[in-house]
Amino acid sequence: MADLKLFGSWASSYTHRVQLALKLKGLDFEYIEEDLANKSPSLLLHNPIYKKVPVLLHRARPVAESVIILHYLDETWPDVRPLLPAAPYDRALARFWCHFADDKLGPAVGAVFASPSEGQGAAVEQEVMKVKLVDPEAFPFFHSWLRDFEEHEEVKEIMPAIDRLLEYAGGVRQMMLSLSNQQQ
Ligand SMILES: N[C@@H](CCC(=O)N[C@@H](CS)C(=O)NCC(=O)O)C(=O)O
Repeated sequence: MADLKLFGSWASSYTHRVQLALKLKGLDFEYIEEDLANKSPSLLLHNPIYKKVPVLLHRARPVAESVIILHYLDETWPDVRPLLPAAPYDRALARFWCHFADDKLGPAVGAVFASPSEGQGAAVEQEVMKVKLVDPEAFPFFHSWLRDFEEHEEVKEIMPAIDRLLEYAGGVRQMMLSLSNQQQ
């Protein structure tokens, strides 16, 4: 039995985080792709509260929630490619931006995504999916950090092709719009 198993979804950025951490730390793991429209009994068993991916199993013990999984990996394998900086203040900053991404960025992108306006739909495709969300002039440091991040071999290996993501995102958007039309 593999020591580490990861239940994930190929288009999930929460899953990508954990895949990246595992890869950076050089840990072998078995990857189990979940169909989120038809979740497996194993996923529901291991994450009965949220029923979401990612879930990591370490020696058959489940850990859910991507950020909690990242902390778990870092605390279990602290010496190989630490995910957080050493200094407490720098760690606080990294945790702040991680929280910001989950608390503000994700929901903001989701809200634009679910908007019925055609103009906004086009904006989502252009700005979010073609990764122009971060304006280099307004946010030069964040923009250059993102470009550096994308250049890492480990990141390239994990991130799905943008066209595939775009097609998937378009399908999800259509589904959300038809659900919201049915409710009106
Ligand atoms: N806060 C969670 C979010 C995970 C999440 O939203 N996962 C999505 C895929 S991106 C999911 O499993 N969705 C299935 C559902 O909501 O039923 C984390 O950081 O792990």
